[in-house]
Amino acid sequence: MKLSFRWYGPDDPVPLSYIRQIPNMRSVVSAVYDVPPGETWSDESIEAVAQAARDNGLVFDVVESIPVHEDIKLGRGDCARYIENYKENIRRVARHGVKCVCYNFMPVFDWTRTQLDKAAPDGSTSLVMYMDQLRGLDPLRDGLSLPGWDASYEKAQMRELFAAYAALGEEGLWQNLEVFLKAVVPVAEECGVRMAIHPDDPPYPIFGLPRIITCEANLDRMLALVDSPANSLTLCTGSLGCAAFNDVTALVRKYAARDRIAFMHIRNVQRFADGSFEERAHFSPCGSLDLYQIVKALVDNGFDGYVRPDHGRMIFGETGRPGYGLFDRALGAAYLNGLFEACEKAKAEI
Ligand code: DNO
Repeated sequence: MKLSFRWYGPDDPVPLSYIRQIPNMRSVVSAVYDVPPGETWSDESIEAVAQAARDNGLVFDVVESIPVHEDIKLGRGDCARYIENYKENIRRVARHGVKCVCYNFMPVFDWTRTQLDKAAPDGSTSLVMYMDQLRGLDPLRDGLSLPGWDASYEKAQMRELFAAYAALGEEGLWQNLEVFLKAVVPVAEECGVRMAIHPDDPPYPIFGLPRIITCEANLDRMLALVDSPANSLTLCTGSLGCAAFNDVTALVRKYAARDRIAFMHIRNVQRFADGSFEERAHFSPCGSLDLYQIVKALVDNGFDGYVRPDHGRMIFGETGRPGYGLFDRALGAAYLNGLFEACEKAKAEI
Protein backbone atom coordinates (compact mmCIF):
# COMPACT_ATOMS: atom_id res chain seq x y z
CA MET A 1 0.00 0.00 0.00
CA LYS A 2 1.01 3.58 -0.52
CA LEU A 3 0.44 5.66 2.58
CA SER A 4 -0.93 9.13 1.96
CA PHE A 5 -2.19 12.17 3.83
CA ARG A 6 -4.65 14.86 2.82
CA TRP A 7 -3.26 18.38 2.62
CA TYR A 8 -5.35 21.46 1.87
CA GLY A 9 -2.55 23.51 0.37
CA PRO A 10 -0.46 26.35 1.78
CA ASP A 11 -3.40 27.57 3.92
CA ASP A 12 -3.65 24.22 5.71
CA PRO A 13 -2.64 24.66 9.36
CA VAL A 14 -0.89 21.28 9.06
CA PRO A 15 2.35 21.84 7.10
CA LEU A 16 3.93 19.29 4.79
CA SER A 17 7.09 19.59 6.90
CA TYR A 18 5.16 17.86 9.73
CA ILE A 19 3.32 15.39 7.51
CA ARG A 20 6.65 14.08 6.17
CA GLN A 21 7.66 13.12 9.73
CA ILE A 22 4.96 10.44 9.95
CA PRO A 23 6.69 7.07 9.41
CA ASN A 24 6.21 5.55 5.95
CA MET A 25 4.44 8.65 4.61
CA ARG A 26 4.64 8.74 0.82
CA SER A 27 1.91 10.63 -0.99
CA VAL A 28 0.25 14.00 -0.70
CA VAL A 29 -3.49 13.99 -1.40
CA SER A 30 -4.46 17.47 -2.50
CA ALA A 31 -6.17 19.65 -5.08
CA VAL A 32 -6.07 23.05 -6.74
CA TYR A 33 -8.28 25.44 -4.82
CA ASP A 34 -7.91 28.66 -6.83
CA VAL A 35 -10.69 28.14 -9.40
CA PRO A 36 -14.42 27.44 -8.95
CA PRO A 37 -15.78 23.89 -9.46
CA GLY A 38 -16.05 23.05 -13.14
CA GLU A 39 -13.21 25.24 -14.43
CA THR A 40 -9.84 24.01 -15.67
CA TRP A 41 -6.84 23.93 -13.38
CA SER A 42 -3.76 25.83 -14.50
CA ASP A 43 -0.49 23.99 -15.02
CA GLU A 44 1.19 26.48 -12.68
CA SER A 45 -1.23 25.72 -9.83
CA ILE A 46 -0.89 21.97 -10.27
CA GLU A 47 2.89 22.26 -10.45
CA ALA A 48 2.93 24.34 -7.26
CA VAL A 49 1.35 21.44 -5.33
CA ALA A 50 3.72 18.93 -6.93
CA GLN A 51 6.72 21.11 -6.11
CA ALA A 52 5.61 21.63 -2.49
CA ALA A 53 5.34 17.85 -2.13
CA ARG A 54 8.78 17.25 -3.68
CA ASP A 55 10.33 19.91 -1.45
CA ASN A 56 9.21 17.77 1.48
CA GLY A 57 10.34 14.42 0.13
CA LEU A 58 6.76 13.46 -0.79
CA VAL A 59 4.90 12.76 -4.04
CA PHE A 60 1.73 14.49 -5.22
CA ASP A 61 0.04 11.60 -7.01
CA VAL A 62 -3.51 11.61 -5.66
CA VAL A 63 -6.07 14.33 -6.30
CA GLU A 64 -8.97 14.73 -3.91
CA SER A 65 -11.09 16.05 -5.49
CA ILE A 66 -11.69 17.34 -8.94
CA PRO A 67 -15.24 18.48 -8.13
CA VAL A 68 -18.01 17.45 -10.50
CA HIS A 69 -20.10 20.50 -11.43
CA GLU A 70 -23.80 20.33 -10.53
CA ASP A 71 -24.67 20.77 -14.24
CA ILE A 72 -22.95 17.44 -14.94
CA LYS A 73 -24.85 15.69 -12.14
CA LEU A 74 -28.08 17.27 -13.35
CA GLY A 75 -27.28 16.73 -17.04
CA ARG A 76 -28.25 20.28 -17.95
CA GLY A 77 -26.96 23.72 -18.87
CA ASP A 78 -23.24 23.78 -19.50
CA CYS A 79 -22.87 20.06 -18.88
CA ALA A 80 -20.97 19.37 -22.14
CA ARG A 81 -18.45 22.14 -21.50
CA TYR A 82 -17.91 21.03 -17.89
CA ILE A 83 -17.29 17.44 -19.03
CA GLU A 84 -14.70 18.70 -21.53
CA ASN A 85 -13.06 20.70 -18.73
CA TYR A 86 -13.05 17.60 -16.53
CA LYS A 87 -11.31 15.57 -19.23
CA GLU A 88 -8.77 18.34 -19.66
CA ASN A 89 -8.14 18.44 -15.90
CA ILE A 90 -7.44 14.69 -15.89
CA ARG A 91 -4.91 15.15 -18.72
CA ARG A 92 -3.26 18.05 -16.91
CA VAL A 93 -2.94 16.44 -13.48
CA ALA A 94 -1.63 13.28 -15.17
CA ARG A 95 1.14 15.34 -16.80
CA HIS A 96 2.22 16.35 -13.29
CA GLY A 97 2.39 12.77 -12.02
CA VAL A 98 -1.12 12.17 -10.63
CA LYS A 99 -2.22 8.53 -10.75
CA CYS A 100 -5.54 8.63 -8.89
CA VAL A 101 -8.44 11.09 -8.91
CA CYS A 102 -10.96 10.91 -6.08
CA TYR A 103 -14.35 12.55 -6.71
CA ASN A 104 -17.94 12.19 -5.64
CA PHE A 105 -21.35 12.33 -7.26
CA MET A 106 -23.33 13.64 -4.28
CA PRO A 107 -25.96 16.25 -5.13
CA VAL A 108 -25.28 19.71 -3.67
CA PHE A 109 -23.58 18.62 -0.46
CA ASP A 110 -20.53 16.57 0.29
CA TRP A 111 -20.37 14.82 3.68
CA THR A 112 -22.95 15.78 6.29
CA ARG A 113 -22.81 15.79 10.10
CA THR A 114 -24.99 17.43 12.74
CA GLN A 115 -22.14 18.46 15.06
CA LEU A 116 -18.43 18.94 14.42
CA ASP A 117 -17.06 19.16 17.94
CA LYS A 118 -18.87 16.63 20.09
CA ALA A 119 -16.84 16.10 23.26
CA ALA A 120 -16.10 12.50 24.31
CA PRO A 121 -15.53 11.54 27.95
CA ASP A 122 -11.74 11.60 27.36
CA GLY A 123 -11.86 15.28 26.34
CA SER A 124 -11.29 14.72 22.62
CA THR A 125 -13.88 16.03 20.15
CA SER A 126 -15.12 14.55 16.91
CA LEU A 127 -17.72 14.78 14.16
CA VAL A 128 -21.07 13.12 14.85
CA MET A 129 -24.41 12.58 13.19
CA TYR A 130 -27.35 12.36 15.56
CA MET A 131 -30.66 11.52 13.97
CA ASP A 132 -32.69 13.65 16.38
CA GLN A 133 -30.55 16.70 15.49
CA LEU A 134 -30.78 15.86 11.78
CA ARG A 135 -34.57 15.84 11.84
CA GLY A 136 -34.56 19.45 13.02
CA LEU A 137 -32.26 20.68 10.23
CA ASP A 138 -33.35 22.27 6.98
CA PRO A 139 -30.48 23.65 4.87
CA LEU A 140 -32.92 25.84 2.94
CA ARG A 141 -34.07 27.50 6.12
CA ASP A 142 -31.08 27.36 8.44
CA GLY A 143 -28.29 28.64 6.20
CA LEU A 144 -26.45 25.53 7.34
CA SER A 145 -22.87 25.16 6.16
CA LEU A 146 -20.26 22.46 6.73
CA PRO A 147 -16.55 22.54 5.85
CA GLY A 148 -16.93 19.91 3.12
CA TRP A 149 -19.61 21.89 1.30
CA ASP A 150 -19.38 24.42 -1.47
CA ALA A 151 -20.29 27.55 0.50
CA SER A 152 -20.88 29.63 -2.59
CA TYR A 153 -24.58 28.83 -3.05
CA GLU A 154 -27.12 31.52 -2.30
CA LYS A 155 -30.32 30.29 -0.68
CA ALA A 156 -32.38 30.89 -3.83
CA GLN A 157 -29.85 28.92 -5.88
CA MET A 158 -30.00 26.09 -3.37
CA ARG A 159 -33.79 26.04 -3.51
CA GLU A 160 -33.61 25.76 -7.29
CA LEU A 161 -31.05 22.92 -7.05
CA PHE A 162 -33.20 21.00 -4.58
CA ALA A 163 -36.17 21.27 -6.95
CA ALA A 164 -34.04 20.15 -9.91
CA TYR A 165 -32.77 17.07 -8.03
CA ALA A 166 -36.28 16.19 -6.85
CA ALA A 167 -37.38 16.20 -10.50
CA LEU A 168 -34.29 14.21 -11.58
CA GLY A 169 -34.61 11.44 -8.99
CA GLU A 170 -32.24 8.52 -8.48
CA GLU A 171 -32.60 7.04 -11.95
CA GLY A 172 -31.88 10.39 -13.56
CA LEU A 173 -28.76 10.71 -11.43
CA TRP A 174 -27.63 7.24 -12.53
CA GLN A 175 -28.06 8.23 -16.18
CA ASN A 176 -25.96 11.34 -15.71
CA LEU A 177 -23.28 9.36 -13.88
CA GLU A 178 -23.16 7.00 -16.85
CA VAL A 179 -22.76 9.87 -19.32
CA PHE A 180 -19.97 11.32 -17.17
CA LEU A 181 -18.10 8.04 -16.77
CA LYS A 182 -18.35 7.08 -20.44
CA ALA A 183 -16.76 10.43 -21.27
CA VAL A 184 -14.00 10.62 -18.65
CA VAL A 185 -12.89 7.03 -18.03
CA PRO A 186 -11.39 6.55 -21.53
CA VAL A 187 -9.33 9.72 -20.96
CA ALA A 188 -8.21 8.45 -17.56
CA GLU A 189 -7.22 5.12 -19.18
CA GLU A 190 -5.12 6.90 -21.80
CA CYS A 191 -3.38 8.95 -19.11
CA GLY A 192 -2.73 6.09 -16.65
CA VAL A 193 -5.08 7.61 -14.07
CA ARG A 194 -7.59 5.70 -11.94
CA MET A 195 -10.87 7.49 -11.25
CA ALA A 196 -11.99 6.64 -7.71
CA ILE A 197 -15.54 7.56 -6.75
CA HIS A 198 -16.12 8.35 -3.10
CA PRO A 199 -19.26 6.87 -1.54
CA ASP A 200 -22.02 9.13 -0.36
CA ASP A 201 -21.51 10.12 3.24
CA PRO A 202 -23.78 9.12 4.91
CA PRO A 203 -24.85 6.47 2.39
CA TYR A 204 -28.56 7.25 2.13
CA PRO A 205 -30.70 10.11 0.77
CA ILE A 206 -30.46 13.21 2.89
CA PHE A 207 -32.63 16.37 2.97
CA GLY A 208 -34.69 14.66 0.26
CA LEU A 209 -31.75 14.69 -2.19
CA PRO A 210 -31.06 11.46 -4.10
CA ARG A 211 -27.88 9.56 -3.23
CA ILE A 212 -26.75 6.52 -5.17
CA ILE A 213 -23.21 5.47 -4.15
CA THR A 214 -24.42 3.82 -1.01
CA CYS A 215 -24.43 0.01 -0.84
CA GLU A 216 -23.10 -3.16 -2.45
CA ALA A 217 -25.75 -3.40 -5.18
CA ASN A 218 -25.15 0.21 -6.18
CA LEU A 219 -21.36 -0.12 -6.06
CA ASP A 220 -21.73 -3.13 -8.41
CA ARG A 221 -23.97 -1.10 -10.69
CA MET A 222 -21.55 1.82 -10.71
CA LEU A 223 -18.52 -0.35 -11.51
CA ALA A 224 -20.43 -2.10 -14.31
CA LEU A 225 -21.20 1.22 -16.04
CA VAL A 226 -17.63 1.15 -17.34
CA ASP A 227 -15.88 -2.11 -16.64
CA SER A 228 -12.31 -0.89 -16.32
CA PRO A 229 -9.76 -0.56 -13.51
CA ALA A 230 -9.74 3.15 -14.43
CA ASN A 231 -13.31 3.21 -13.10
CA SER A 232 -12.73 2.30 -9.47
CA LEU A 233 -13.64 3.12 -5.91
CA THR A 234 -12.41 5.26 -3.11
CA LEU A 235 -13.55 2.80 -0.48
CA CYS A 236 -14.27 4.94 2.54
CA THR A 237 -14.78 2.68 5.54
CA GLY A 238 -16.41 5.39 7.64
CA SER A 239 -18.87 6.56 4.98
CA LEU A 240 -20.06 3.08 4.05
CA GLY A 241 -19.68 1.76 7.60
CA CYS A 242 -22.00 4.24 9.30
CA ALA A 243 -24.92 2.29 7.84
CA ALA A 244 -25.53 -1.12 9.39
CA PHE A 245 -26.58 -2.59 6.01
CA ASN A 246 -22.96 -2.35 4.77
CA ASP A 247 -20.55 -5.10 5.81
CA VAL A 248 -17.39 -3.09 5.19
CA THR A 249 -14.94 -5.97 5.54
CA ALA A 250 -16.90 -8.00 2.99
CA LEU A 251 -17.00 -5.04 0.60
CA VAL A 252 -13.25 -4.50 0.92
CA ARG A 253 -12.56 -8.19 0.32
CA LYS A 254 -14.81 -8.31 -2.74
CA TYR A 255 -13.62 -5.17 -4.50
CA ALA A 256 -9.94 -5.63 -3.60
CA ALA A 257 -10.10 -9.15 -5.11
CA ARG A 258 -11.43 -7.59 -8.33
CA ASP A 259 -8.84 -4.79 -8.29
CA ARG A 260 -11.52 -2.11 -8.19
CA ILE A 261 -10.25 -0.18 -5.15
CA ALA A 262 -7.82 2.57 -6.11
CA PHE A 263 -7.90 4.46 -2.83
CA MET A 264 -8.81 3.54 0.74
CA HIS A 265 -10.06 6.09 3.28
CA ILE A 266 -9.73 4.35 6.61
CA ARG A 267 -11.41 5.43 9.84
CA ASN A 268 -13.70 4.05 12.50
CA VAL A 269 -17.25 4.96 13.48
CA GLN A 270 -19.52 3.92 16.32
CA ARG A 271 -23.02 3.15 15.06
CA PHE A 272 -26.14 3.41 17.20
CA ALA A 273 -29.48 1.63 16.88
CA ASP A 274 -31.36 4.68 15.51
CA GLY A 275 -28.83 5.21 12.69
CA SER A 276 -26.86 7.90 14.54
CA PHE A 277 -23.08 7.59 14.53
CA GLU A 278 -19.96 9.12 16.05
CA GLU A 279 -16.51 9.30 14.50
CA ARG A 280 -14.07 7.54 16.80
CA ALA A 281 -10.37 6.79 17.10
CA HIS A 282 -9.06 4.40 14.43
CA PHE A 283 -8.28 1.58 16.92
CA SER A 284 -10.86 -1.20 16.30
CA PRO A 285 -12.18 -1.52 19.89
CA CYS A 286 -13.10 2.20 19.81
CA GLY A 287 -15.84 1.76 17.19
CA SER A 288 -18.07 -0.57 15.19
CA LEU A 289 -15.55 -1.43 12.47
CA ASP A 290 -12.83 -4.05 12.68
CA LEU A 291 -9.86 -2.32 11.09
CA TYR A 292 -7.68 -5.39 11.49
CA GLN A 293 -10.08 -7.43 9.34
CA ILE A 294 -10.34 -4.60 6.82
CA VAL A 295 -6.55 -4.33 6.45
CA LYS A 296 -6.23 -8.12 6.33
CA ALA A 297 -8.77 -8.21 3.48
CA LEU A 298 -6.58 -5.73 1.59
CA VAL A 299 -3.34 -7.59 2.27
CA ASP A 300 -4.85 -11.01 1.45
CA ASN A 301 -5.76 -9.61 -1.96
CA GLY A 302 -2.40 -8.02 -2.69
CA PHE A 303 -3.75 -4.45 -2.52
CA ASP A 304 -1.13 -1.94 -3.69
CA GLY A 305 -3.25 1.22 -3.99
CA TYR A 306 -3.36 4.38 -1.91
CA VAL A 307 -4.42 4.45 1.73
CA ARG A 308 -5.03 7.46 3.88
CA PRO A 309 -6.03 7.76 7.50
CA ASP A 310 -9.35 9.52 7.25
CA HIS A 311 -10.97 11.98 9.66
CA GLY A 312 -9.35 12.17 13.04
CA ARG A 313 -10.65 13.49 16.32
CA MET A 314 -9.29 16.73 17.74
CA ILE A 315 -6.89 15.74 20.51
CA PHE A 316 -4.03 17.21 22.56
CA GLY A 317 -5.71 20.65 22.42
CA GLU A 318 -5.31 20.98 18.65
CA THR A 319 -7.66 23.30 16.79
CA GLY A 320 -8.18 23.42 13.06
CA ARG A 321 -10.23 22.04 10.22
CA PRO A 322 -12.75 19.54 11.67
CA GLY A 323 -11.66 16.00 10.93
CA TYR A 324 -8.34 17.14 9.49
CA GLY A 325 -6.04 17.93 12.39
CA LEU A 326 -2.55 16.47 12.49
CA PHE A 327 -2.37 14.52 15.73
CA ASP A 328 -5.16 11.97 15.51
CA ARG A 329 -4.65 11.37 11.81
CA ALA A 330 -0.95 10.75 12.57
CA LEU A 331 -1.96 8.25 15.28
CA GLY A 332 -4.26 6.67 12.69
CA ALA A 333 -1.41 6.43 10.18
CA ALA A 334 0.87 4.80 12.74
CA TYR A 335 -1.85 2.30 13.65
CA LEU A 336 -2.43 1.49 9.97
CA ASN A 337 1.32 0.97 9.49
CA GLY A 338 1.20 -1.53 12.35
CA LEU A 339 -1.77 -3.40 10.96
CA PHE A 340 -0.26 -3.58 7.47
CA GLU A 341 3.14 -4.72 8.78
CA ALA A 342 1.56 -7.44 10.91
CA CYS A 343 -0.73 -8.68 8.14
CA GLU A 344 2.02 -8.62 5.51
CA LYS A 345 4.51 -10.48 7.71
CA ALA A 346 1.89 -13.05 8.69
CA LYS A 347 1.08 -13.59 5.03
CA ALA A 348 4.77 -14.00 4.13
CA GLU A 349 5.20 -16.66 6.84
CA ILE A 350 2.40 -18.87 5.54
C1 DNO B 1 -14.46 13.90 3.70
C2 DNO B 1 -13.92 13.50 2.41
C3 DNO B 1 -14.86 13.87 1.30
C4 DNO B 1 -14.25 13.54 -0.03
C5 DNO B 1 -15.13 13.86 -1.21
C6 DNO B 1 -14.53 13.30 -2.46
O1 DNO B 1 -13.73 14.24 4.57
O2 DNO B 1 -13.58 12.18 2.38
O3 DNO B 1 -15.12 15.24 1.38
O4 DNO B 1 -13.08 14.29 -0.19
O5 DNO B 1 -16.40 13.37 -1.05
O6 DNO B 1 -15.01 14.00 -3.55
